[in-house]
Amino acid sequence: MNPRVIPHPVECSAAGSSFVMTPGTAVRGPEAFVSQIRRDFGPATGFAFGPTAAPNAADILRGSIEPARFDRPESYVLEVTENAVHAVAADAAGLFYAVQTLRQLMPPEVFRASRVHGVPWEIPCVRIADHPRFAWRGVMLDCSRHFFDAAYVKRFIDLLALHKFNVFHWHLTDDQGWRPEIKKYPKLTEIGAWRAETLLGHCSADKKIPRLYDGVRYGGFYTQDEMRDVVSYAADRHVTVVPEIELPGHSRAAIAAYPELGNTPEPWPVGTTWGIESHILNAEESTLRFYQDVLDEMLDIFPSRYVHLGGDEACMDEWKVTPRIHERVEELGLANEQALQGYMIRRMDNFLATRGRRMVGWDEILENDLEPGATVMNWRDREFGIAAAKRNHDVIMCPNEFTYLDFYQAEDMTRSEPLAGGGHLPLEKVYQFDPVPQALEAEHVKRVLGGQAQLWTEYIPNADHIHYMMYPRAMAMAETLWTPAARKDYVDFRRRATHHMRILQRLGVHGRPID
Ligand code: TNX
Repeated sequence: MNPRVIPHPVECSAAGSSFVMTPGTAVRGPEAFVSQIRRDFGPATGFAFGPTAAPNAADILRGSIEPARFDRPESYVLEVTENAVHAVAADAAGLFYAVQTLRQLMPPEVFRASRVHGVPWEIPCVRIADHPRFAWRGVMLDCSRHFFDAAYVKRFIDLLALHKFNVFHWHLTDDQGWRPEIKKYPKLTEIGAWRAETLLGHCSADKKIPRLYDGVRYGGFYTQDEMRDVVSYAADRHVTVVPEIELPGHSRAAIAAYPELGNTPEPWPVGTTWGIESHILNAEESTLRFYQDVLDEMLDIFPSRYVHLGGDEACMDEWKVTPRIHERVEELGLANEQALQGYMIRRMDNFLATRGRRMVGWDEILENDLEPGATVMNWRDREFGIAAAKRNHDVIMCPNEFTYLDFYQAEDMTRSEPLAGGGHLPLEKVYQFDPVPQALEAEHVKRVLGGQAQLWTEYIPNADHIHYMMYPRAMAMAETLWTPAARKDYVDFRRRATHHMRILQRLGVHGRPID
């Protein structure tokens, strides 16, 4: 039996009849289970889901956590019979996922935010035994290039949880905008969160084609309270928020706010053009201390074990012509500028380690020696992920050719699609992605923690556009990260995805129609 659930469960068998939820249906189990049922099923059904079933109704939803019955985290078994629904799980996350599965087994009308009359709230009788393939099931959202307020970020996280993603990688700083409030350095958001204008159209490398800008000041930031609220909202949904503070490249917004972080005496405004910047941080002790202060405030807000420090696309042009950088390279006894970038990453990694955290960096960090605990996010060719695993680093697989949801969804790109970042990534290709590269030897496979979809937002200015780029492709990614490879079947996925798009529509989420 193939339930219309995404990601597809590991094991599933059906009995043919169904359970019908009624106003008398009772709910019993851990508090989080009960409140999740009320939150997810209450608005559309109008049912109260009290602790006792009505006298004439034998029906009950029961949830329990029984670790002894399972051998992996996040596992659950969901049994639906004519008289009862019973979810039993290894842990709170497993129980949460059992309810997410249950939601998807219901008529899609259950996803409506207000009372729907005349729908029989039927759930097919099934027995589902399920657990994820990978521990890291992530989605990255770039909130620097375009800013999405905290209320939207929470909605985005809700959608992640529906698809059993468990990591929200929050890209918070970049050349075109610094987003987190830092109390010690208020100019980061007073100045760094605002750019004078935004590029129109694609950023051609050929400066002969004039670049056009919209002339509209743009920006925004998150207060610390807002970030705390997002973290706790995500935690309630078993999503860990991994914040990213970029260094030493993609840091122009910080340099605009505090020019002493940069390499030139003249001030540079916050970036307005996409691409790789030549302005990067300097390597002074004071700059490292500045970032440690920033991280100290961030760590207080974000309990995640992992903290992302960027490390990608640090263009060396400015360092190569800066005498003070040459001095610094010599002072530290390093070979060249490249090694200086490695030095900065190691220093910051050590700092995080003293605070009990682990550093994640984009795969360029492999160009230098790394601390043993450094975790690599492989965004370029998979050969870098393989190299990282061979060097005994944990890896999160995000090769752009399979996971960059800012790429076009149709082959003819601009002719049929709204402006996007370039590159072509159709639904089927996302589905075919396997985070474990075939070329990886068995002994290194355990280094692959999982994978992640990336939503860079240079060309994604609003929530509707996020949804257009995310769905259905994020559904394919969710299945890739959860379902055993042997159970994946694209034809069957497409059938379920078509149904699932109707669920998303009830939530006001309009993805790209499936071809
Ligand atoms: C490369 S991926 C970047 C981002 C861009 C993206 C556009 C990575 C680590 N750096 O800064 O937004 O390409 O696809």
